[in-house]
Amino acid sequence: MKIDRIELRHIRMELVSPFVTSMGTEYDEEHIIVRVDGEGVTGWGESVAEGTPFYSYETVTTAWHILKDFLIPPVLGKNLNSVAEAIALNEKVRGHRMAKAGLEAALWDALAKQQGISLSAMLGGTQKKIDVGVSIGIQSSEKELIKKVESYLTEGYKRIKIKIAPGLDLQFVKALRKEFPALLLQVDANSAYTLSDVDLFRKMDEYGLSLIEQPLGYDDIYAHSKLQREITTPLCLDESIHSVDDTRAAIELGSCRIINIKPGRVGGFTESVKIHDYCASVNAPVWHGGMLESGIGRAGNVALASLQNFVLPGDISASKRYYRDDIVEPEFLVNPDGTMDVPEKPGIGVEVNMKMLDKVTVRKEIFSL
Ligand code: OSB
Ligand code: MG
Repeated sequence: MKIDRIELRHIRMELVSPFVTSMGTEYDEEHIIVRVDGEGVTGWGESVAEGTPFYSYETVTTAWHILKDFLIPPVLGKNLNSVAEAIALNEKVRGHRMAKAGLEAALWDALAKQQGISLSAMLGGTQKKIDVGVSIGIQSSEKELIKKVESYLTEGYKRIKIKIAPGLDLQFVKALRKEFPALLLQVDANSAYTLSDVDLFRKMDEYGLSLIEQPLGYDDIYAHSKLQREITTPLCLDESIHSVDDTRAAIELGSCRIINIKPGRVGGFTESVKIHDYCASVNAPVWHGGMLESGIGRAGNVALASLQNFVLPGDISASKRYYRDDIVEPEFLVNPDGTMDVPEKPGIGVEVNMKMLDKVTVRKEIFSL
C-alpha cells in the first residue's frame, strides 16, 4: 500500500467522572489520533501519550514532535506491504513508544482493511469474546467505593481493580473483601511505594488479591524482585515494562509473575505480540491494560486482547464507563456475562464518527505528498 496522506489530531475528551490515582486527578483525557490514507483505504490509530508526563515521560506534545519530525517522513509516500517494513524504517528512533504505537496502529488497521480481515485475525487472535474488568480511581470513602463496585458488578464486569496510594490502601481492600468475599480483586499503585513499605504488602497478602500492580519505582525492576520474594501475592508490572527484553528480565529476576500489556507503553502491537508469546512460553499470564482510550484505541486493545494468553480480564471497559459519547460506532458495550465482543469486520471493525471526532479535535495537521 502506498501511503499518500497522514493526519494527526490532538483530541481532548471529558471523562464521565474524574479519575484519581497516586499520580493525580484527571478530568479529561488528551491523546493523538493518527489517520493514514493509501490506495483508497483509511486506517486509524491512537497514541496514548497524555497531556502530562506523570505516567510516562511522553506527552501529547513530545509525541506530536516525534511523529511529525521523525516517524511520519520516512513512511509518507512509501509503498508498504507490511507493518514490519514501517517499523524497520523507524528503528533508529529510541524510546517514544507511544508515538510509535499510534502510527503503527493506524498502519495495522489500513493493511487489515486492505486485506479484508479483522485486526484480531491479523494479530493472531483466537477469542471471539474477551473477559473484561474495570479500573476504579481512588474514592472519597469505603462506602463510595462499595457503591461503585456494586454498580459495575451489576453491569457484569468480571473483576475490579482499585487504585491505591500511601494512606489510601488497606482500608479500601479490607472493606471490599468484607463486602464481596469472592470478588476477583487487584490493586494498582502506579509506583507510589518503596521497599520500606514491605509490611503493608505483607498485610495485603491476607486479602486474596489476584495481583498487585507496579507498587515500586516506575523504572526499578530490581526493587520489585526484592519485594516479590517477601510476599505471596503475585506482583504485576506495568510502567517498568517497555519491551520483550524488559519482560524477560522481570520474569527471570522474579520481579513479577504477571505482565500488564499496553501497546502504547511497549511501542505497538508488534512488540505486544512478542511479549504475549514470550509470556506464554514461560507460563506467565498476561492481561490487557488501559489508558482511558477513545473507541479508536479501545478497538485495537480489544483485538490484541483476543490472543490466547490474555487469560486475566483486561482494563477494557464499555465506552460509557469513560465518555458520554464515544467517537466510534458502534460504541463498546460490556455483555451481562462480563465479556466484550471482539469486532469481526475488517481492521478495527468500528466506524469513526467524524462529527464526534471533529467535536473533540483541538488541533489538526495533515502531511501529504
Ligand atoms: O496504571 O493502568 C494504569 C489509566 C491511565 C494511566 C495509567 C493507568 C490507567 C488505568 C485505566 O488504570 C485503565 C482503563 O483504561 O480502564
Ligand atoms: Mg497500571
